[in-house]
Amino acid sequence: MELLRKEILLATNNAHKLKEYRQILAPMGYIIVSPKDLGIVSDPEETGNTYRENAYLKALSFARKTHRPVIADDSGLEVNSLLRFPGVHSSRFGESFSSYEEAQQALIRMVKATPSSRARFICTICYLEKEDAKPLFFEGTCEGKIASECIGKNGFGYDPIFISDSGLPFGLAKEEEKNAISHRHNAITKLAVFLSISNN
Ligand code: ITT
Repeated sequence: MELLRKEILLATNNAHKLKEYRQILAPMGYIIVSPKDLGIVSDPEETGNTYRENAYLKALSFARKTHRPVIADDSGLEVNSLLRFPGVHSSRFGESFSSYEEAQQALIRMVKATPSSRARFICTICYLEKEDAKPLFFEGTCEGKIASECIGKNGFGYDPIFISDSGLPFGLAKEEEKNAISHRHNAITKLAVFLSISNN
């Protein structure tokens, strides 16, 4: 199959992320291909101490397998009063409980024991043109706070405990509402600007 000019592989095993990338990038003319679409399996260990390191590890692992331009996303939730925890450990913290609901409740309890609920979602995208290329990074944030109880069941991960500064509880948000203001949207917009400049 000939590689389409606007086709990009998203190196993720997270179906929710994939859906969000497709929804945000489709109107800009990008076709997001998943590892599953290509029949590739890879789940590199996220051993980095930063979002950038982990995003690069994921992008590199898939670039080596496909020899295609790849993007990867490392993201997380940071609570100010918990010194940015869970942050880069967001996935590990969530998976250390038997369900994400338990992780959400645990985080709410931890935040209640502190004076502030201020928090933000962070998304770092790594774009790798090919496996030996210099990685490029695009970062987006979404500022908000941790809710005092779970609100709604939409989205994934920590969405049910996050309320954006614009007043949107992510757990109640429709996909297009979250995708218009999210950390991922803000990072993807920067990536799209770069791609449109570099493709012209
Ligand atoms: P891949 O590494 O395969 O992309 P992952 O889910 O492991 O998938 P991360 O390592 O980037 O992704 O983990 C980020 C975690 O942070 C994720 O599992 C969620 O718990 C949380 N998170 C990130 N973005 C989020 C969002 O938009 N809404 C809710 N939670 C989010």
